[in-house]
Amino acid sequence: MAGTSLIGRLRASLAKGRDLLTGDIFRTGGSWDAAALDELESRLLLADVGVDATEWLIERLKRSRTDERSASAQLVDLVTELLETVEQPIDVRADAKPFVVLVVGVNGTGKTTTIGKLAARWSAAGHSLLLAAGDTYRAAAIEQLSAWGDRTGSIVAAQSSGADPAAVVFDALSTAARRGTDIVIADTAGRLHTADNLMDELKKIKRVIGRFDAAAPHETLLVIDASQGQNALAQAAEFDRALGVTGLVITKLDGTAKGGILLAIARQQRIPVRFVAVGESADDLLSFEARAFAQALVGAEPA
Ligand SMILES: Nc1nc2c(ncn2[C@@H]2O[C@H](COP(=O)(O)OP(=O)(O)OP(=O)(O)O)[C@@H](O)[C@H]2O)c(=O)[nH]1
Ligand SMILES: [Mg+2]
Repeated sequence: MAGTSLIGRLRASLAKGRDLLTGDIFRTGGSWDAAALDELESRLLLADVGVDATEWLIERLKRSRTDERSASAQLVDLVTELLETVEQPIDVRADAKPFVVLVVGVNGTGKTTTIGKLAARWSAAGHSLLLAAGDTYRAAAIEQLSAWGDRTGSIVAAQSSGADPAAVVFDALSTAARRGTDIVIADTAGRLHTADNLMDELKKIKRVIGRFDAAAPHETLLVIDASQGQNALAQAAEFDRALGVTGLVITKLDGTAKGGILLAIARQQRIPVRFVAVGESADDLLSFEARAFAQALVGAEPA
């Protein structure tokens, strides 16, 4: 996808009249005076940027000289600088066969949908895929994953609902190894991050994957829902502590979310953001690019 259209799609999703920077912020003509900084500060906090990242930005703007470039370009540069610390695309290594991705996250954040989108993306790139139905709580979860399997031409490894998720995933890995499949993506049930017994089950799945290949899972991908704001941040901390999260997907940026949560993540969690999602269909998963996201968030027009 071309850079411009990426910004455009993010703009359409994030903006909706909620740009961080709009003309009316400068009542005295395009400079970062105290009133403009105050107004920006409250907009940042309202957009889920969080206190830490907001202070980081405001401090830097205070020290900057505004006449050099437009204030908007300055803010885009600073937000980009912050977001670049978590801009690190996923590296699907060909020498890891299969490359194993374990997908985790609380109830309803978009795990299964994200797996479908990843399958579409990676099969279009020429990889063979196997989707492991590690959410065995509900029959509907297995059906949902199977539908994505059909749609993307991926094999789905599933057992009946109620089966041991770790066993499902282990069998899936054996099947993938036998068939020479490139990538295995394991779905898991939605978890309450405060429920230790459920987190224990995820740890067990991870251990079983490690027994299959000591280097796996090669990616432990946490899916968080941007509209959950600071709660999503708490989930990132909790899952990281329990499982060691290697990448994030931030979903539902097309909804009421303001997107500032990514700045809070960059300041506080420092976990690479692999993808952002702006809708329910296969092409609504975008590779995370710091500058494009910064432009969309600030409300700058695509260059
Ligand atoms: N608007 C919007 N909806 C999304 C996005 N991602 C997922 N959804 C929707 O969110 C709902 C939940 O998605 P799932 O993929 O089932 O979420 P899950 O994490 O697998 O849920 P559980 O398996 O119940 O834990 C579905 O209706 C999805 O279509 C997104 O980026 N934008
Ligand atoms: Mg699911």
